[in-house]
Amino acid sequence: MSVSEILDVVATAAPEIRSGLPGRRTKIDEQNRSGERQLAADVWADELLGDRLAAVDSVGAYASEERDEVENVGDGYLVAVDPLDGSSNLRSNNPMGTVVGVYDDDLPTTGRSLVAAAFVLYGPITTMVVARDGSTTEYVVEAGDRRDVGEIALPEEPTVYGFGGRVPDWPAGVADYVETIEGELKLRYGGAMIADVSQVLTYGGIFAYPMLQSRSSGKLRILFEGAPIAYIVESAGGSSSDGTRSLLDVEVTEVHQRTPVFVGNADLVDRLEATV
Ligand code: P6P
Repeated sequence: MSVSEILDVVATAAPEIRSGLPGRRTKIDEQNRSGERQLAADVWADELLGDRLAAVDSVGAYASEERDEVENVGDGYLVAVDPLDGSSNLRSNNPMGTVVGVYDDDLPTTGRSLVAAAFVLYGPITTMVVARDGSTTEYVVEAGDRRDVGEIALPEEPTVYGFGGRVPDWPAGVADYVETIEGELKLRYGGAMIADVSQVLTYGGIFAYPMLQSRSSGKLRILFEGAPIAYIVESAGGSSSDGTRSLLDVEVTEVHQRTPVFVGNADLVDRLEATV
């Protein structure tokens, strides 16, 4: 019940977050711990989710991409949230969403302590994808209720790929790998991890925000983005990697620790690890 309660809170908040977006597209004079300028929507979604989740009995700590430190609120799960992943897409009216990881552990930990992970995708419709107990399920969210629309499993045959970062900033191994797969797959990259991962879950392929020459750990955060999305993709029959190992095996010692992220069909991830 307690994990379901956490997921229900996120589903109930989704329509409220979505309806509050139009008036909050402006940048504010604040940065998050990762040095990213915040939108009014980032702070508002974080406050709404933080308040609601902190009130759930089974939540012991709330961590957010928008907050410097973990907020201890009692005994229970560590809930790590990216309140609005891809919020820069708000100004251009492109998809974005919310990512949630439910860890049965405190920091330091790994993604192996996840008991559930989910994302809400604010696309043409609002959907929620939930991974728990070894499977990944999609829900349509309407008026705060989530309606089960079936289990998700990566298609055998991959179709799409999306790699973040600037091409000249990719290490040679990443550039070589992309040069190979761009002859096999179609480019799908939209600037919001979960919208791009949703393409991979639906059509098969690989999403990555790789290590960069300028930043060997890449851009994405392991606690809020890498581990939860790896849990979702691996529960859907895919694989994940930081270039060497499953993202679920990466030790998380710092709240805003970054990691290279590769998720998708197992053979594509295997080929990636053999190349970088
Ligand atoms: P870039 C959004 O800011 C995010 O954290 C991910 O959702 C997304 O995949 C990536 O960063 C986009 O980064 O450098 O393409 O703007």
